[in-house]
Amino acid sequence: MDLVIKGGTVVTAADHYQADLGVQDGRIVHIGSDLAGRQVVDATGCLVFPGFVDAHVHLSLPVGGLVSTDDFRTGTIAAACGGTTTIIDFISPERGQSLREATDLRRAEADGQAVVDYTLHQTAVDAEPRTLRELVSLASEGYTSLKLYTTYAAEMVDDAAMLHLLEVARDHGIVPLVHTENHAAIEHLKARFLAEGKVEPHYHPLSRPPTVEAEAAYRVITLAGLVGCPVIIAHLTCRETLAAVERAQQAGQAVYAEVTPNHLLLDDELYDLPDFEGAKFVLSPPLRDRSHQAPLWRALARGTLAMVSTDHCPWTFADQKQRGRRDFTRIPNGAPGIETRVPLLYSEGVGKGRLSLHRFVDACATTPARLYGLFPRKGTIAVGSDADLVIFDPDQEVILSHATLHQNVDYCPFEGWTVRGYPRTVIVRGQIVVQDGEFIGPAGWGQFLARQPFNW
Ligand code: DUC
Ligand code: ZN
Ligand code: ZN
Repeated sequence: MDLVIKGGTVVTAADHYQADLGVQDGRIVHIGSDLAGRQVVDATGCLVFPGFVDAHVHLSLPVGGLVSTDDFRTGTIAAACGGTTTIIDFISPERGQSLREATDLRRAEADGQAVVDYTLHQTAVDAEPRTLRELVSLASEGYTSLKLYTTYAAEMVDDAAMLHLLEVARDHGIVPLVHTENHAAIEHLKARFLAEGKVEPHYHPLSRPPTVEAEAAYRVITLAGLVGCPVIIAHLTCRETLAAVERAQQAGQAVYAEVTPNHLLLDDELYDLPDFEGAKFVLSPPLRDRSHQAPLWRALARGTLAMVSTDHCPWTFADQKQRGRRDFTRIPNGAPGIETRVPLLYSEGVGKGRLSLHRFVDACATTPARLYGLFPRKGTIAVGSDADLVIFDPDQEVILSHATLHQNVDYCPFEGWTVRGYPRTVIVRGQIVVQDGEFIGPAGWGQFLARQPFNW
């Protein structure tokens, strides 16, 4: 065998056991004991996890003349260092642009640059006949998910378009992932605040309160239910949206939801930091008051919230975020997180008794792989699966800081937080790409992943 990982505790969403793993040609070929291979990694005292899957990241995202600062190379290096071996970014067509053309452009940015495996969600910004046709043909090429927005002028679709898109998704095994916030309400509230001279980051969450998110989520769930299409609610942040999701799930509807580490761990008091530092936390939907966090953790533990993604979308504080210094509505939305998701969820989740070890693996690897047509190639440790592995030291303590992280941005939302448990060695398709916190893998090692149709 090419590679053997010896002496660790293998952990999947379902079980954990002591075993050696044998890797040949980038796949797991043997799970047993006393295995021998050309290269041996000693995992004694460590947990061996499947490579983690971050199903919602924005690398090189253009917004209003700015571009998010991690590209497919730097962003995937940061991902790898944090234990993430598969990412899903987005095809982002402009209005009127063909989805096919947008796909080709995005692939040109990613191919040969990414160092972990990657794929892209489709995005539809209209329901024109050409778009519907392209959706279907791209699905047949393995782009089996679709991002839809209920806000953002450049991307949003109305309810009529949403219904057409959901029908096509249903009929072709495409799973929709929807950003749910009520556009008119946000525009109304933003305009009110600005007219009153309320321009600080403090007003960002007040312009997008929980009911604004929950209303759109309830509406999208209703539309998906009407046409019988499964749906994933993106970055759910609050009890109100949780109630809408839970109610539909209890009625038997195929509704799933993702949550981010930011919304599990950070709160809206950060918007009041001095010296405009609140801008670092301007992301949408916004951070909520702390009382939402415990319900989110409980929902994640029991599976009502299916998975944890980052919505990684970094903008520099020194430069790009300053655009909104005198007008919070001009602050580019988003924050970094691709590198810190796994250590934070392990430390704050498993370490603090909020998540079982298995549910942690499930939410950060197995469920995103299943929902997005990557399982069992990704998301688990099994004979035949890709040898994407994270050898994780459960006792290593790391103080998070932008100075030592690999994310290409000048701040970390979790600056100074101590996490206990960190990836020591990260392997992508049998290739060691991270050792002791540093990226050592080959340039462009990441492969594009054509995905299976949705089949939960
Ligand atoms: N919110 C989004 O919806 N997309 C990118 C970043 C953000 O904060
Ligand atoms: Zn979003
Ligand atoms: Zn996003």
